[in-house]
Amino acid sequence: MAIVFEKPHALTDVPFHYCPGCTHGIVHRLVAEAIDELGVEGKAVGVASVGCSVFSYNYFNCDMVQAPHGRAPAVATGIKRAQPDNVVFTYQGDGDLAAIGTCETVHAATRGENITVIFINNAIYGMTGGQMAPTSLPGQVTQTTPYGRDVKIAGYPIRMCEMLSTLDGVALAQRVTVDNVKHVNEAKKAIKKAFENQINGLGYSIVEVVSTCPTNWGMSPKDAVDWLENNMLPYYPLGVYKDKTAQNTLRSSDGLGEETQSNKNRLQRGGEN
Ligand SMILES: Cc1ncc(C[n+]2csc(CCOP(=O)(O)OP(=O)(O)O)c2C)c(N)n1
Ligand code: SF4
Ligand SMILES: [Mg+2]
Repeated sequence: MAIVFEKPHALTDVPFHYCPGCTHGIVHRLVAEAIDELGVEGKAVGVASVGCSVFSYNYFNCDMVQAPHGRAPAVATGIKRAQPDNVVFTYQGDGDLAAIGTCETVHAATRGENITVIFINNAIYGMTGGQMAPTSLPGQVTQTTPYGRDVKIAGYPIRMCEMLSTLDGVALAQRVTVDNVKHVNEAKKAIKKAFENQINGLGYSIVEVVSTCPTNWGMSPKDAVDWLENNMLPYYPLGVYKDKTAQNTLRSSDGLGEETQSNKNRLQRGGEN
């Protein structure tokens, strides 16, 4: 019988520990599909971080290193510089990449380290039971902000793709999501491109995936997807913020749909929400 669907080879047989409705699992699959399709499994080295995806070292069928507390880009830098033929990626959440690891992220990006970064923005530190993250939305209730994020006290969320797109070392900064089939397909293309950029020596490529955390958002998986669409996407517009391979490099709208158009409109309005 013809095989029409199977698990990517770059995933092990270990069952995921993620909660029902968590998008970490979908993104793992997309990363593994990209590794399979590019034929780089023997050269791929992943760097797991801290957060719910810490066990990703059990799930990817390639060499894996764990570098907790935001140090993944520094460790990935060392691996890539020592063994430039390897295809090196980090897999990091927002607490890891944009809070405790902001420094490593910004400096790896501005140095143009030739690595691929998969960034899961679920607006929360999931692993530790729902702390506020630098991406938690204004008013969003978390375990450490029971009255909702008050921007007068906690400041505003960080939009990482927008910020990193200003750095010359960045080859690709793209924000995607996986809430429906169309978006999953776009996310897959972006992730594959982030790996292709590395193979072509173009520098730091980051794909931010706007993600769900139904457990710490206190919602069913279905309600979490609705909440993502109604709250996360307006604040974190999907789109290509930088693409060195495109004609119109800065904040190009190449290849994306209406979200990018609304993002363009937002930028033209001066970036208000
Ligand atoms: C203030 C603070 N510094 C460091 C830590 C250690 N720590 C535990 S989990 C984590 C990151 C987890 O969040 P995230 O990267 O968003 O992954 P998620 O769990 O959402 O998948 C960090 C930095 C902590 N919990 N709180
Ligand atoms: S706590 Fe949130 S991020 Fe962690 S596995 Fe569960 S749904 Fe996913
Ligand atoms: Mg998180």
